[in-house]
Amino acid sequence: MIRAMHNRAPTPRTRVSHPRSHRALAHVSAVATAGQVAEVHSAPAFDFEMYMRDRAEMVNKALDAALPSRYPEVLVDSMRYSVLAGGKRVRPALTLAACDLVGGDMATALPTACAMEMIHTMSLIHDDLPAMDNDDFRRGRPTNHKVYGEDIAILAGDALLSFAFEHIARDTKGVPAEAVLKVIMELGRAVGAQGLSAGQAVDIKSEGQEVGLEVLEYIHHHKTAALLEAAVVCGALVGGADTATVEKLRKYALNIGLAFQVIDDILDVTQTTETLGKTAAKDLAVNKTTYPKLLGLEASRKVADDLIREAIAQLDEFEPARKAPMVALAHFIGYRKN
Ligand code: GRG
Repeated sequence: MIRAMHNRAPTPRTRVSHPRSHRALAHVSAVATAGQVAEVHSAPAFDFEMYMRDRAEMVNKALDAALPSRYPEVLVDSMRYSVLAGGKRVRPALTLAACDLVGGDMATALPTACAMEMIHTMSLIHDDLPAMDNDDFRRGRPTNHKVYGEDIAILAGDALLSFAFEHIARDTKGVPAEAVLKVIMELGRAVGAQGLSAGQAVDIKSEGQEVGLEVLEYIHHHKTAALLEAAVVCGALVGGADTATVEKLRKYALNIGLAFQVIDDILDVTQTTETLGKTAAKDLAVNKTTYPKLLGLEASRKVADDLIREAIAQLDEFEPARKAPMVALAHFIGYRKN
């Protein structure tokens, strides 16, 4: 269902009050509050904070090593400025967790995990540019173009994007070449004209328009969910998962991916700039269509709950201890505060 939505072009400027995906999910959560949903899905005892600290440390070290300072310093420093600026590292954590879940050696997925973060970071650099969202503040510090100028910020984004693919192709070891090719194909699709670029284009062109839920879902799926999808699917591919498992995990990822952006919309109107590390109330300021704007806060919260529930349901076949990180990551995405 989510897949179908993902591939289909929306009818621009149509108002769809109750898309099929939400209606079909409604029966699941009609009897549960947000708190109850969290309780129903509570993962086995698992120290998520420590898990994420470990993963972030592993990824940060690998990113630092993959991108050493070198000539031309202005470009490489600009890339390092944004990539090493912190961030939650959700996408690389998903790649490593998916590889581990299907029985792969996590170390083999590290270049792919780093590539996810490079691409995510380049999308943030470009998103913050004056021609796009025009933002001054990201990850708790001035945006890339505020420090290095627009010209270098554009080039830093370009260089991070191409280096991500180079890094996977050159530094993935101990994985069949066919799997690496599939990873490159998945990632290429996720960022191109059927992925992030598409979502961003429709987002920009929808500003100031009356946009309905179907178009909004298209934007969120492409702009945000596509990269989370690639993060999970590519981790599973590197880990040697069979096609059926990859497709189950794809559904998990598309659900958490959409939930990620629904929560982002909610946080934009409920959290401070300080907590977010980026400008709060930005969507309101530019009169962007968001889930809270179309549905209200409570109904948006319920959409996110349903998506997280549907994501976790995809993991049914895995043992509780084995799937604990993926369950906890879904919870984190659904109930995060920044
Ligand atoms: C990739 C070729 C290519 C182009 C990019 C600019 C653009 C096209 C797309 C914009 C994509 C975008 C910025 C989507 C928003 C996704 C989102 C909710 C980002 C926030 O992610 P977090 O909360 O941030 O994980 P941290 O800082 O924690 O990593």
